[in-house]
Amino acid sequence: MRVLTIIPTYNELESLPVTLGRLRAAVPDSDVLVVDDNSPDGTGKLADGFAAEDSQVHVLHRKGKEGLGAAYIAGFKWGLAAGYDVLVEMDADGSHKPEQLPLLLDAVSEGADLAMGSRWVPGGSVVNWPLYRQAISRIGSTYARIMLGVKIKDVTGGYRAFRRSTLEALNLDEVESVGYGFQVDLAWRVAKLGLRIEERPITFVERELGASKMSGNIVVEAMINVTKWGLAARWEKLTRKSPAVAK
Ligand SMILES: Nc1nc2c(ncn2[C@@H]2O[C@H](COP(=O)(O)OP(=O)(O)OP(=O)(O)O)[C@@H](O)[C@H]2O)c(=O)[nH]1
Ligand SMILES: [Mg+2]
Repeated sequence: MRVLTIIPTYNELESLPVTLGRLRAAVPDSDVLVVDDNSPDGTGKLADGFAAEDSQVHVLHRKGKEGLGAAYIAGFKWGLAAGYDVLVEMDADGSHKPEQLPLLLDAVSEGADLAMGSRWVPGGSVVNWPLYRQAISRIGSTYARIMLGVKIKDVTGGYRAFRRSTLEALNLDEVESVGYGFQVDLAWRVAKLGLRIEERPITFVERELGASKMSGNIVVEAMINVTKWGLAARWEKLTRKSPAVAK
């Protein structure tokens, strides 16, 4: 399996070298694509330096900050065009331990179409998150699980390995959600296709360096979208079944 780990970056000057070093050491077979949105702090240039010294590291430069979702879509397209078999999502800030990547890759080898790192399955955990943040994440995931009727326990998580065929089956240009909503949107699209989704327990570590790019608005947007998608799916089911019911 040719694996590409995609790391989106926006002002991750401090974190990127640490994460990249750990990833190259933990999973030396995986190539890496840093997708930088022209970070004002020079993360893109720093990534170029790594790429110059390591032929397995690549950098995709984008014009400006367009959000995590757009960066991943661009990264997926790059990786599909380059012929990779598995495409991984990983944050730059150390929250997704590179040492746990083999858990996700094993799940894909064993047949999963999408392997998701999960904080909320037995064995999963979060480090350095205040209780309120754990509560928001758990409640958000539970709401999405019920609303969408999916079995995924940690639907907002962003540590994932996609089989190539899974991304090929999605219409990537249709995905417009941002932030947490983007992760839910992708998982929901994969679930609707009836593909095999597997969760694996991970230890999620809150970032120690640099600043967060997430905001409360993104959480609210994700909740609104989940509600819309869930209602739309119910409506579709109802209208599809009604002729049979009428008989
Ligand atoms: N290319 C690109 N990357 C982004 C953008 N926004 C966020 N990222 C990256 O996406 C990853 C996740 O962003 P974070 O700010 O860590 O979001 P978070 O993990 O929800 O928030 P924290 O818990 O505070 O870390 C990091 O690697 C960011 O650098 C963006 O607009 N463009
Ligand atoms: Mg983070």
